[in-house]
Amino acid sequence: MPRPQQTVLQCGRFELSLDRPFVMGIVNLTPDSFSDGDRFADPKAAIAVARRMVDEGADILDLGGESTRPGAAAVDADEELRRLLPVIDGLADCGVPLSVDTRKVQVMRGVLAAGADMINDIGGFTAPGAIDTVAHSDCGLCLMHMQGEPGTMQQAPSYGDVVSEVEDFLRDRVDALRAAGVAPGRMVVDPGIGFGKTRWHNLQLLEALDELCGLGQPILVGVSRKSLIGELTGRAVDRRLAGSLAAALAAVARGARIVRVHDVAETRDALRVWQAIDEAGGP
Ligand code: HH2
Repeated sequence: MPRPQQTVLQCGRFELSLDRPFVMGIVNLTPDSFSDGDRFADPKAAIAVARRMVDEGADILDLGGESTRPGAAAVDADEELRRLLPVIDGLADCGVPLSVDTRKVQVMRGVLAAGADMINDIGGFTAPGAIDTVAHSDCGLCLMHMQGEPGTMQQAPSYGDVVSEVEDFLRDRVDALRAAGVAPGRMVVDPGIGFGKTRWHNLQLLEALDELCGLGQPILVGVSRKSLIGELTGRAVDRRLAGSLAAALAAVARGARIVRVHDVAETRDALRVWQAIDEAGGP
């Protein structure tokens, strides 16, 4: 029996009512991210860009101190925290939850102590100590699926049935966190578009996204400017807005509650129009 779907997300200082599609704005504090490297490497510039995203309608900000691009340089926990902490501090009063994209337990601990509201772990809290670190806080959690490791994950991704394998992984992770005492109202799940997946795997996952609704947790999807969009449109990273908007709308139409994007204003507009049409059908 599918669990009833959570519509309220406990996220540190915030309780989000996911009664419309939410927009998570990406703030990469890295010199080597695939689409916007170096744009935000200076904390002051990052804070200004993040505040503009809030003005444009971001519901959550996702701060990342390490790139997950294949081949990106590894960053140690101290350097990751050095990038993140001034930005968390500078955005403390920005009015929306601050999520941190990290897999490192030491970074999770440091950013939670500094006031982060959510941990977005592309490893799904599989690192030793990760669950213990978040279990006794009240932060929101994003559990993502990835096959392999960022450096090599795109070399030969392989699945029997990608949708059921991703679903099984996410169910196991939700159950592991619940067993450690994490309330279901703190968790969102993410199929991890582009993380150890071919174009065909990504398309299958997006098309069948509603099957993940059976997990009972809100679904987050990140496809903004990714290689999938480049492969389908033939566009370079800086020309992928239209393709990214189409993918975000397709994901929301299939049940995604949060979309993780670089282009907040444009995504907000696209979702407003989509939502007005959707609601015109009545309850
Ligand atoms: N994608 C990226 C990073 N973190 N987290 C979640 N939950 N879902 C995603 O799809 C996801 C993610 C990769 O994109 P980006 O942050 O733009 O690039 P980089 O890893 O180069 O910093």
